[in-house]
Amino acid sequence: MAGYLLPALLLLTACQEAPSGAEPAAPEARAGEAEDARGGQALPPRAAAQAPLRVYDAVPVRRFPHERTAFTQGLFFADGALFESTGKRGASRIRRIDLRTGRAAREAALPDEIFGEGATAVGDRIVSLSWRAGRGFVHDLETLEREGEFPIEGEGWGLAYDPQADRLILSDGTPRLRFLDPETYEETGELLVTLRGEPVPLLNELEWVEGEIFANVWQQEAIVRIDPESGEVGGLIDVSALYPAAMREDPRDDVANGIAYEPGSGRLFLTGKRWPTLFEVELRERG
Ligand SMILES: [Ca+2]
Repeated sequence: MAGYLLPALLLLTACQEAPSGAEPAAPEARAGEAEDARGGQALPPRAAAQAPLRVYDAVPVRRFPHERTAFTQGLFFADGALFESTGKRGASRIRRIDLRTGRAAREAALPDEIFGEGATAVGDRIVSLSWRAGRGFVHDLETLEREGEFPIEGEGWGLAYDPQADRLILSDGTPRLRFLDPETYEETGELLVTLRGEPVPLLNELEWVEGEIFANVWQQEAIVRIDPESGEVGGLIDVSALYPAAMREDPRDDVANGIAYEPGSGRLFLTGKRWPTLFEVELRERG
């Protein structure tokens, strides 16, 4: 599967290295896309040449501790605090984080059989997902106690809340994001995410950032910036320098995952699964 994950970053590199006016070289990994019924559609050269794709580096401005046991699946700000949801069966938690220590100031466990996934706040609730159990959970924002649940069709990966349209945004590992009513949790629509006309698979942790959807891409060292109307990726954030893969105990599992934006301050935080550090970053566009 790993070969299938490469198009975004390879494309990023190709964009940087291609001489002006030239088409980016087709990465070898694209051959694998023919196996995917959703992929493999050739992009007209003219459209590719016109597509603006901004590339950013995530530059750390502050570092905070992050618990090595936290298999980060969701990260978000609410009520002036940072919250995190974690995965793995028997270790799935919803946690209010003390930024100074990285530890949970308060936490609630999900049932032992549940593999926790993304989470976000909606009003005075936290909504969280499970991976393949078909269950979503509702927690009290203050106490974190579980006070309800709802069914999920298919897998649950990432979750964010769009305050402009008052809707939840759910990722499930496909290039398709789903919108859910934040009261009934019923699906109200969907969005195909594309980069230069090609579907972007494996969308993972999500964040609503000033009118854009930011998404980690599983096992990619890049965050995509998605237009919530068209689904087009207009920017890539390179996060490979934050915690290099070579330093990770398990490079396959301990991937970049976790994006939290604080609207009032504009602070953006990034981390990964079982990373020792939570990074506050600035985005610097490559010239
Ligand atoms: Ca998030």
